[in-house]
Amino acid sequence: MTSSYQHHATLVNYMYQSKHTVILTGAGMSTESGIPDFRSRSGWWKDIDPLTVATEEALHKNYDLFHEFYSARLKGLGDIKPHKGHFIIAKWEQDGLVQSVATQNVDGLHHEAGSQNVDQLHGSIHSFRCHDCGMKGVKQQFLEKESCSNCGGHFRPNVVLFGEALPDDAWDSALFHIQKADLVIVIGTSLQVYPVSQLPRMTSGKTAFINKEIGSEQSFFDVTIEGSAGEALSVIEQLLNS
Ligand code: BV8
Repeated sequence: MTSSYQHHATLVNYMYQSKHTVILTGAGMSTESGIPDFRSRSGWWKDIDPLTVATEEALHKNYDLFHEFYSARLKGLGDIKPHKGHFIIAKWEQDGLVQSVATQNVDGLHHEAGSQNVDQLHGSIHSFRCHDCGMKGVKQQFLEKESCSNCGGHFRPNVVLFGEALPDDAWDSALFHIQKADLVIVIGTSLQVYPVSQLPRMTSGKTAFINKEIGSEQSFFDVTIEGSAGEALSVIEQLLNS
């Protein structure tokens, strides 16, 4: 094994020793499927201030802009499929090496790859409700800007906007698993968004960080792997099988 895989090997050892492993993912987990992340140079928010689109205030005061942003996101998901990294995580769950996945991603790719125990901390872009009365809606009603038949309100995707609380069930479940974890593997997130940014600090287990760019976080984690999620997870999978 070359020395460049030493960190991967360390993580493999942690995985063997851990009885309860949690994976925490962010937008970098999905870029290899073709979905832009948020804060990178080519991310969604390179030209748009998130506080002008991804907030309740935008939904009320500038529904057209809110609608344009989330319609573009939805249309961009058209042919998107999970990549090898998503499938490896799902296989690890089946093999008993991973107990749960907590994700900030709203794209549903972990489920699509076969992961069962997934906490979607920022909701899902694939389900819809009326923002005013909560009545369930469907994608077509949102895309066509239909008004709610119950109250006349606007439809929106079930994502968590800035200033909104995270869904209790997803948060409680993620926290339960993180507090029980012997190992938390954080993948493809800038850890800039509260409260998910705090989760890696809420475990007494080992912590690992896989990301394209590793900055000052390095000192916090027990092991860091700088590189793409798909590549790093493939190398780890090979080491687990060797
Ligand atoms: C809350 C909507 C309690 C869903 C998103 C000041 C003003 C206003 C609010 C605040 C404030 N200060 C603090 C806050 C709280 C706020 C917050 O944290 N703001 C920050 C930004 C300052 N948080 C909230 O409001 C949260 N709620 O606190 O509730 C409350 C309630 C009421 C009143 C008071 C308090 C709600 C947060 C939800 C935000 N919703 N978007 C959507 O449209 O998808 S945020 C958005 O960021 C996405 O949801 C995304 O999931 C999330 C996190 O981003 P990341 O996943 O980390 O993505 P990012 O692009 O940043 O990083 C990707 C990384 O991957 C990069 O490092 C890149 O290098 C790497 N990468 C890329 N490709 C790869 C890779 N790595 C490996 N492999 C690759 N291939």
